[in-house]
Formats: sequence, C-alpha cells, structure tokens
Amino acid sequence: MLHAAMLPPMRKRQRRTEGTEGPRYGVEVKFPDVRLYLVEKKMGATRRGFLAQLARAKGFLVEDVLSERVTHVVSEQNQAEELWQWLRRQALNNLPTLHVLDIGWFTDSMREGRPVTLEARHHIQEILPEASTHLPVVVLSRYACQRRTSTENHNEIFTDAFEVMAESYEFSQCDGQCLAFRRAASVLKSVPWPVERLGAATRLPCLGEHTRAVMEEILQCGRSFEVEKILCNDRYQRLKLFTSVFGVGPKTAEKWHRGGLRTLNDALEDPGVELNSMQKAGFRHHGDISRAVSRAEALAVGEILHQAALGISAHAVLVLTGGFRRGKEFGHDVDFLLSTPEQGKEETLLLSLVDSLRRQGILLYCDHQPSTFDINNLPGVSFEAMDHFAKSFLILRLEDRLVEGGVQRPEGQHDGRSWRAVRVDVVAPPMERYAFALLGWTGSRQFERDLRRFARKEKRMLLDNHGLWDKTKKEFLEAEREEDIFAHLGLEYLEPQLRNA
Ligand code: 8GT
Ligand code: MN
Repeated sequence: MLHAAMLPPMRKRQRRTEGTEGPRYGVEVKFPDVRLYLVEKKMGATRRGFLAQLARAKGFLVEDVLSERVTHVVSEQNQAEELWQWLRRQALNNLPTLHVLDIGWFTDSMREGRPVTLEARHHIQEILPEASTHLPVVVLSRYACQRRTSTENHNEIFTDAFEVMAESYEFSQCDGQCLAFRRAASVLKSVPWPVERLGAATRLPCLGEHTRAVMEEILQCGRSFEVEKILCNDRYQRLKLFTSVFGVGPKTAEKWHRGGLRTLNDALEDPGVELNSMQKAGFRHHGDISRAVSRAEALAVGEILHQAALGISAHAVLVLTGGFRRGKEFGHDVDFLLSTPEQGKEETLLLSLVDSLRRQGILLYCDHQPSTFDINNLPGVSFEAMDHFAKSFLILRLEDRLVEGGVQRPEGQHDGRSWRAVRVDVVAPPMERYAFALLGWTGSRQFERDLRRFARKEKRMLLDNHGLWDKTKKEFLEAEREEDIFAHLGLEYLEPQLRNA
C-alpha cells in the first residue's frame, strides 16, 4: 500500500528552489554534515513545521524534500515496516547509509543543541521483505547468517556476562535458556557501537526478559550480581575447571563434582576415577592446552601440516579453518580441512599425514575417527551431531623456533622448555563435499546454527556439513564453493571475517 501522507509535502508555499531551508534568524549552519528530513505522516504538518523551525533555529539543516542529500530521516510513531517500505520505494542510492531515526534522537539533539551520538535505540531497524538479500550494515536480522559480525566486539561487557549465564545453564542441561543467552550475545556482537541504554536494545532481536534484566543490572551498576553469584558458585567453578581438560565434557564434570572431587589433582588421584586415553592426554598437557593459541602459532602448525601433506601427495589441499579463518587472533585449538581430488583417497591421506607427524616425533596424541559418510544420507536436522567425515583430534608439539616473531611465555611459565603442546583438529571430507565442510568448520557455532535454522525455516532446505537438500524439489543442491551455498539459500555471501556471531 502506498501512503500518500508519507510522501514529501508538495505545497507550493513550502517549496524552495533547492528544496532546502537552512537556519534562519541569522543563525549559521552549525552542522553541515547533517541534513535532516522529518517524515510528515503521523507527525502531522503543523508539528513538522514547528520542529523544522526549531531545528533551523539551532543551526541544523532541514530538507523539505527527501532526496539523496538527506543524511538523517526522522520519524515519529510510524511502523518500522511501513516506513521502510516507503523509503525503499523512493529508490535513493544512499539508502544503505541513511540514518533512519526515531524522534527520540531528534528531541535529544534539540535539547543538547547538537546532533547527539547515534545509539541503537535511535535507529529504526529495517524490516526486510521475505527473501530479500539487500543487507545494509546496521540491519539486525534474527538470523546470525544475515548479520555482519566482525571480530571487533563493542559490547563485551554484556556478551562476557551472557557467556557465563549460558555456560551455567549448559552445566545444568537447560538447553533453552543456554541458547537464549548465546543468541542474545550473538546479536550484541553484531551491533557496531556500544549499547548504552536499555532502551537501545528494544529494537534488537532475540533479547528476552531475562537477558534484558542482566543488561539492566550491568548498565545501572557496571556489573551483574546474578553473574557474580554464578562466578562464586562452587559447582560452577568446579565444572568450569573440569571441562577445561581436553576430553572432559559437562556430564563427566558433573559426575566428578557429585563424587566430591574439587581439584584436578583429586581427579588424578581418586581411585574411583578411570580416565580414558583422551583425558589422560588432556591432563598431561593441561597447562599448554588451556593457554590460547596465537595466530603466529596457528600458522606455524599450518606450515608443518602443509609440508607433511605435500610430502604424501602433490594434489593434497590443506586449508586453515575455524576461528583463525574468521580472522581471530587467538583460539583454543587450530582447525584444518584436508582433501584431495583423488576420489576416495582423503581418509588414507589423513592417516598418512598423522603417520608422518608421528615419525617426525611431534605427535603427542591422536584420536582418529573413521569416516561414516554415506553419500545417500540426507542432511541431518540436529545441529549438535558430529559430521560423518574422517577426522583426527590431535595434540602436537610445536617448537618455539618455528613460530614467526618468537614466543612470549606468560610470567612465571618459564619451565625451560622450548616448545608447547597445541590442540589441532583435521577433518578430511571428499572433494565434492569440500564447500559444505569448509562452511561448517569455519563457524562460528552460532553462525552455523542460524544458517541451518534459516535454511529449514525460511527455505524449506536442510543444510549440514555434508550437503544441502531442497525439501520442495526433493533434490541435493551442488556447491563447489561456499558462495554457491549462500546463493542457493538466497543469502548475501558473507566473508569468513564477518561470521564471528
Ligand atoms: P576457538 O577459537 O575456540 O577454537 O573457536 P572456533 O575455531 O570457532 O571453534 P571450534 O570449536 O574450534 O570449531 C570450529 C567450527 O567447527 C565450529 O563452528 C564447529 O561447530 C565446527 N565443527 C563441526 N564439526 C566439528 C567437530 O566435530 N568438532 C569440532 N571441534 N568442531 C566442529 O562442524
Ligand atoms: Mn577452533
């Protein structure tokens, strides 16, 4: 529907030749970079005229006609959806950079006598029409795969707190609440400015009552008492400690806690605790593994694997994936994807690679999971399920001298060693599944989760690390590159650097 009342007023007496009215009453233009346009609908002509006059008196430029010169559109009480529909119809080239703002920003600016800093609460979020791929930067979709999320997080104060909440719910197996906090954290990570008032979050998707309450505490007191209580909680502290050991999941940690174990030493010394080989390796290298891996260290590991792979097959393909592919500077492990154009040879290649590392004397631990991949299986609906490709979970010995720029050991950790242990995952999909596996292993977990949810809910398709199934057409969709998968889903391609949801 076209709302005539939302169109710019065309009454002759208000038109100026250039469509602009600068400040009056001898006031000079104080803010040449800001050109306002007030939407008449709902506001009404009289109030619009009054507000325009007020702004001009304070040195603001106010345009009578909406054009590409306008930088800030101000609207009062209009439905976001209608407003954006109307804006899109104006076919302005500057739409993606246009600030579409609630009257609150205008009144704050009038009170301060200057354009106040834009906050999330000021923006009227664009509501996208179905299946649209148009994605200006500040639009926040409820799907992480439709948001741009760089490694720069302006809202760490909230997302750190949310992570503690999520973890605590994870330890209690409250999956719904855990996911709610992870989702909320993911949304805040994509807001390109610090959220400064709770009102600011009202237009953000995926924030529920509980997440808002935690945010409110932080905004008012600088910290959340609920989060602090969890951090001091015995059970939380022990479960956190136990799960920091490679091979120990929440279930085992809970069992140890219920058995009265308090420290890592308790777990090692308790005759009732039987450690599997992964956990034994986890304990042996706990100090190293619980220290973050730097990008320089990840690249050094990549070089070792690359040389080893090429020594086995000239056609081997090895790609760094996981958080480092998304541009992170630190990670808890290093993830790689290994493949070969020689059909059916990828698992043999992976086993030979691990063997080569063993012969070099740098393999500290290996858990190899053979392939259970069946080309006829439909993509699974469960996100948490592991994929079916052959993969090896490794601990490697990385010599300091191989790390470019050298290695800085934290204070008090000089134990005379010239190496550290690093956790490394290598997955080996067949080449025709390469794009799906790469997309799946690049992460982030929240990004992957939402990509699958988007496929299922919005496109009636099933996506996982193996393939994409169109339920309507009842067929697999092929993909050679990640871009093909985004295109099948009708999504704008997002560089890995923007998938840090
Ligand atoms: P990090 O810096 O903590 O290592 O963060 P990350 O690199 O983003 O996370 P990750 O736990 O190392 O996993 C990387 C991506 O691989 C995630 O999106 C995860 O969902 C995906 N992934 C799979 N399958 C598997 C698997 O079997 N094990 C692990 N660890 N990750 C998997 O798709
Ligand atoms: Mn990783």
